[in-house]
Amino acid sequence: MKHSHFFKIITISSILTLALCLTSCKEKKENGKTQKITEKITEKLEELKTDKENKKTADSESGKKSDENKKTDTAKSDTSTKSNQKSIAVFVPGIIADSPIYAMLADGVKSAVNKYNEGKAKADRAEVYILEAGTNQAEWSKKITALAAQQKYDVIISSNPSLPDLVVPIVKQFPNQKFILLDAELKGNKNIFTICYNQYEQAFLTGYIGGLMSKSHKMALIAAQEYPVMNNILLPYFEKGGKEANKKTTVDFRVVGNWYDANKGAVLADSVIENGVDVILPICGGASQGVINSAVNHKVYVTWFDNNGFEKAPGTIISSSILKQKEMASIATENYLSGLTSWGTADMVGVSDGFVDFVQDDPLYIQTVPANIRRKMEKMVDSIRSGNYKVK
Ligand code: RBF
Repeated sequence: MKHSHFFKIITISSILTLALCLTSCKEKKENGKTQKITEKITEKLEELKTDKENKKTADSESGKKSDENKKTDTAKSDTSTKSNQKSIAVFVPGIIADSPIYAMLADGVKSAVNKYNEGKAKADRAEVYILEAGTNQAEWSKKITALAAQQKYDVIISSNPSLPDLVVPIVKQFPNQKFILLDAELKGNKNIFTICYNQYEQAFLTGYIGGLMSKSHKMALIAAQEYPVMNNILLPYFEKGGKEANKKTTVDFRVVGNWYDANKGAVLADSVIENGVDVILPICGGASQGVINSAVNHKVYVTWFDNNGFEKAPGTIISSSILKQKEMASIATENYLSGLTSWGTADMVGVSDGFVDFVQDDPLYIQTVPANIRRKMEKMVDSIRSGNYKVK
């Protein structure tokens, strides 16, 4: 995995402490690991906040100011009560319902802003506005441009691999507009910071459990649409994981055509099941519910992506390969609010950083997946985490 530069955006001491914390979390093999990592990240955030506030005081004393601060500072006089107030827009390229990656984005930004606002006077509090752009992708460019054109939001935070292409022309038009893009990758634009997840690992682990659980050795990925990350990472590495578990494993690929049509999801699932598929990975937003319904009816398995999905269909969902998108959104927002964003950089975080994980402590996982398979999974996750097994 590409070495993470993300933590370089915070102080060196913070880097070391956070790395130590994540390493020590990684070493814990008992149940509750995921929760512990989350708790540790949260604890670390508290510490970082103090570090950052100290740094900020030192910086402003020595006269250094970030670009954002300069902008707000020039707008106020020393006696003004209106001031440092930061305004953040969250641009959701789709809808939050049934897309955990977007729910985690919005939750993470809100939680960071709430923390930042604690104990602050009204005039100093940051504000968040969340815009759901809807499922018509043809409208996204117009909607995000309109948001930037208001020149009201210091930063627009979003999540989606298609966003860099939409945003680059916008920063040419509005050179003060900053963007933080998660689940996206673009280097070298000083208005844009991106961070993506190691989805090679996420897809591989999902394929590996699918391959271990499948009796027919036939799996399927039902996607909402084709896009480069889907075609070049998610599908091939899901298949690679399946083959690592059992060489005979094959993967059928079907496309819904949108991120919401549950009926179409069910029709596609029925059809692959008819062909003998007994493990399905849905990556299709609201259409995933149709896939789950079909899998429950036909008693086949579903592997789940992005958040913990076991509760959606106990006994049918065999895995949850998760992204810590809420934590990432929160960290990125806190860093922004503290003037510590590394503009122009692109980063990737994965299993070894604690931002991609495979849920092993959920009682429904333990009930549904036999112990010998869980042991194999644990070994694989640990090997990836320690760097002994390179997925890519
Ligand atoms: N993922 C979702 O969960 N919901 C969506 O509505 C959604 N829309 C997307 C639209 C485009 C154009 C692209 C490229 C990806 C979209 N994704 C969506 C997929 C998301 O970025 C990610 O790949 C998956 O959530 C798997 O982690």
